Amino acid sequence: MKERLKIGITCYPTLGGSGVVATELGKLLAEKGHEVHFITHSMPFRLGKFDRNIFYHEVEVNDYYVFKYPPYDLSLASKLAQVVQLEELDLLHVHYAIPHAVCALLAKQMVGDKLKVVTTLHGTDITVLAQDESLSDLIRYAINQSDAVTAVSKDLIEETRRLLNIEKHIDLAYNFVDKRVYFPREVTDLRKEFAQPDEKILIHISNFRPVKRVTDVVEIFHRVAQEIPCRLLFVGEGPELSKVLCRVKELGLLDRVTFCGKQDDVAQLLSLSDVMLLPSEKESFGLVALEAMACGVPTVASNTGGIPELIVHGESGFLADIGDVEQMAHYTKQLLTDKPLYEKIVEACLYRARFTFCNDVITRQYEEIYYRVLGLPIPDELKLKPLNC
Ligand code: GMT
Repeated sequence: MKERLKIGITCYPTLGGSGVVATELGKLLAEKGHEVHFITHSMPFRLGKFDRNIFYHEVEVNDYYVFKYPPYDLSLASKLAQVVQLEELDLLHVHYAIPHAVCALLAKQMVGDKLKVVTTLHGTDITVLAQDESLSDLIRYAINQSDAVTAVSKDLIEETRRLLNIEKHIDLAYNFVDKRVYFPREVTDLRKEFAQPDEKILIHISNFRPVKRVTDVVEIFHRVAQEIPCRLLFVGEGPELSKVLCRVKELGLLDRVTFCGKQDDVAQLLSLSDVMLLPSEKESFGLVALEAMACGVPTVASNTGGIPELIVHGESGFLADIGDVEQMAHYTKQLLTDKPLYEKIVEACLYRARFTFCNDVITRQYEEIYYRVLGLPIPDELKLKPLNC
């Protein structure tokens, strides 16, 4: 019986939660003995050091002068087909429908039907791109032709069905955190860099796109800071950064807000924080809130997309309507002033991150999907091994 699979993974390697999930999954699969080949335009940023069973194949895009737009999609499809044949891969697991699923299907046509394609939908590939009429038919095609499709929340499955009128079965595979990386840690010295002992710390981490509504974070902080001594950390950068900076200045909050820029080790910054703010317009899952939960930090978020599947309102965080900064500020103040409530919610966050969204559970779900599409029996080891959460 074949137990060790040869898996190709394609993702956007340098930005966003989809790249993080794809890379972390690849690393975990490699640790479990599978052979994992990343086929991407640059080295996934969480990959770094050499790992056993992990290989990296760079997609080089031809920029010949007749091309107005360098054909990344065609170069990727061609590279996928080459690597599949050279390395005798069993399947391609592609993250984000456009263009990755389409490229993988083209590669499949080039090498033959034996190759299986698993596509993971992450959010904006559906909630934004599937609404664009120039792309929606292509996305529907990619989903229908994939051998298996997964989505990161029930809400995203429903959105996919609704927006694209799709009946195909879509497997649910939530985002996960590696419990060895995301856990509450002792950061007393580092905390002193950002706040006085009597001050609380709020944190927001994102790519500062309009969908994140980062100026709402400033509005919430402004309301909280009027009553409670506190500081705000912004981690990440993106198109809304200058707007956010302007609003911080306008409200005279510059000396209470730190812009940390892009950071690799967010587990440390999360561990020194008290509350995470995530007032997004749309969020198919909200990986960053899960990372916060795993570090023992509750999130106040908007009640949208897949967030309520992660955060149970009043139990493992708080949810309010999109844009309701008053209510979000109210919940934040409640968390910062009611110690028994805060401790109860932190405990629930840690439990939920560790048992419902832990790496062992979700990696195993993906493996089961791989064996299923390949028509192979699920190894006993996978079925019987007790969960190590
Ligand atoms: O949040 C982003 O803008 C990045 C985006 C991505 O594609 O990398 O994140 C999406 O995928 C993550 C991993 O599955 C989810 O946790 C995020 O909720 C989702 N973002 C949105 O739906 C806006």
